[in-house]
Amino acid sequence: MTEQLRELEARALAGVASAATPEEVEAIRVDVLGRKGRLAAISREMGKVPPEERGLIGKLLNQAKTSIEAAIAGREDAFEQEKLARRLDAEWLDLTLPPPGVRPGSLHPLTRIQREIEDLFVSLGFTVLDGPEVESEYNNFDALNIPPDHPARDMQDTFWLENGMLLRTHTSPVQVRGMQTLPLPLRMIAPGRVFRNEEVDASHEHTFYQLEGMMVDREVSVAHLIYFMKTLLAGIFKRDVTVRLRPGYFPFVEPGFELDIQCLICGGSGCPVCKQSGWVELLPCGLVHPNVLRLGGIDPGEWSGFAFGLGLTRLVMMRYGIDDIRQLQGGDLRFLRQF
Ligand code: FA5
Repeated sequence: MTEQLRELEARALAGVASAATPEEVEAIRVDVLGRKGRLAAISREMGKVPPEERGLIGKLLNQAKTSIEAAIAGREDAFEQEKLARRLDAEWLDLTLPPPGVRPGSLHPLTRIQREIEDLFVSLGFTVLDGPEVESEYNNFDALNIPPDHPARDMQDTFWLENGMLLRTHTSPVQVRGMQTLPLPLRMIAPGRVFRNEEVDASHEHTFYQLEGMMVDREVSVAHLIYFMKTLLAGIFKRDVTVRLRPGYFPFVEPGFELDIQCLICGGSGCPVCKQSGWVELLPCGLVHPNVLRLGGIDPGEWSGFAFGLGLTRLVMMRYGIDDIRQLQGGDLRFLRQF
């Protein structure tokens, strides 16, 4: 029986040591230490052992039980440690890395072009002015030589506010603010958002961007106007673009012009952006009307000026070949990520 016990202990210890999984260890525990296990079976045989040997056998039995239990506990502990190590390895996290899926942002194409134009005009001595989006009727219309009941008010469908103010329909009211605040001679530009109660289509938004420009000096002529318009287009497109200048009517300029650009989406053959005409209205301009100078507190006998109202959103469309204006403010990240 002594031999049998020693052999059982040795085999159990070897089994525990070489067990590859906690399940194998548990199987050995049940087989050797369980209520119906091998050690229990040997205990039950104790009655048959001669009394003088019982003490020794009992002692060996306890030793075997204790050593196998210790081996099992040690192996189980090792399995736990391995499991923890594996988890720490797999779940390791570098907190200094940016989270997956977050991309660095980029400037909206409108902002980019706006900044390019600002840089260009600042280098030509122009001041950048900002004006409010909620404007008075006086600044948006009256001070620009568009009195109440003038049919020109219908040219721009207006969002009126309950308090009598309005959402500016163009950036031209910033001309009025410029004449009131800047010393003469003045050169200013004013980029900004404008609003019109209009049907939306591929080239018309109800909310879009314009960039106003104004220069008032002693002898400003159409030649100055054309020079600055050419400089502006060359700076933005950095290549030859075909333009046409035709007479245009705006109550705040005299003479007034429409400067159109040959559509860069279709190359002039006709598409929804140019309404099949091959031309896109981009840069209305003219010499500042004497009434506007007068209303701005400037003597038209002494001073003259030019002004323009660039369709900034349309310019961005032409520059990047965007064939639908709605994409620019649609918030679709797949579109925006291209810039
Ligand atoms: C004006 O708004 C005048 N204030 C421009 C001006 C300023 C003329 C100074 C003379 C002197 P107009 O309504 O044409 O003009 O608009 C100017 C430009 O804004 C257009 O040529 C076009 O490029 C753009 N635009 C007009 N309506 C829309 C629209 N709904 N969506 C996008 N762009 C538009």
